[in-house]
Amino acid sequence: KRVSIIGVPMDLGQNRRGVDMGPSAIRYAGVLETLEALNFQIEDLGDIKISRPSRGAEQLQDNLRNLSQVAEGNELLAKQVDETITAGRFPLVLGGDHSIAIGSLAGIAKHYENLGVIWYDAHGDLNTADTSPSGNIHGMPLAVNLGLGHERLTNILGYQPKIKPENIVIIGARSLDEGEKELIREKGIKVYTMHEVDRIGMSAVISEVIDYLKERTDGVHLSLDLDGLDPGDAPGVGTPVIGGLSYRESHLAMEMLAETDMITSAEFVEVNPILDEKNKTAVIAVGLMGSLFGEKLK
Ligand code: DIR
Ligand code: MN
Ligand code: MN
Ligand code: MN
Repeated sequence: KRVSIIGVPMDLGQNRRGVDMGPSAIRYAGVLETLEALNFQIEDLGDIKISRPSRGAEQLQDNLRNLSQVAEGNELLAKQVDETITAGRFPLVLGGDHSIAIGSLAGIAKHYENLGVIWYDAHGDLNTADTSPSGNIHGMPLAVNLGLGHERLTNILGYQPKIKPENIVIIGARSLDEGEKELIREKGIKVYTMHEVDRIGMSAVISEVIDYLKERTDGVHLSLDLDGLDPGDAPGVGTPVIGGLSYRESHLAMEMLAETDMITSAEFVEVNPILDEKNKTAVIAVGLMGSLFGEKLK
């Protein structure tokens, strides 16, 4: 595998500043060294340019905070990711808040007939401006990728929807808003909440996910929000939710995915070093990347 690292210093999809430093924190935690040690050919494409909203300007229009900056940043990201895949390289996107999954998936999905998505997250990120309790776009990217939401977001790179509901699997959910639950029921989206993980265990969950996606997809994107993990393990996130996936469950999940070699692109998001304890969350993110790229197998 040839891997291209793309940083996205985006913090405008939510309210806590500092997540724009996520890419730096993850680089500092040794992502390049870790993947190089696994003998991948790595290039670091640097960071996508994110523009700042002017101070005092109206930032919340139609219940969409910083819509234009988020849309512009995601357009740039989508192009970069698209070029990366065209060049035959694996895009590894470093966030930044989860709104960047709008741009990553816009750039990725056009290369597949049936892209699968594993959404590893405490949240569903299935809100639209109509259902969002916060107006934060980081709570909306999965809905946007289904073609639901503001045109500026759903139509990036000029096509939509990016993904089909039956090709999505959410793992680790434990904080879903009413509108998100309705959408999950309506679209029949496959969700493994913490209840299912506790009941059958991560090993069985990932086996099921692999079987499910293997027969219906021609590529699988992993979108890993560090708040999917328990805040005891990964405290450096903007919206921590108690009762999450453990460090060990998460490594097991990555290792099992590595064994199948089915992941074709990935992003690690919501690392906020300002809220962290000695960069612990970025270090965990890099550890998980090592497992995803087959550390155990080499
Ligand atoms: C909440 C929180 N569902 C919202 N979402 C978060 O604002 O839409 N997503 N934190 O990662
Ligand atoms: Mn998320
Ligand atoms: Mn989030
Ligand atoms: Mn989340």
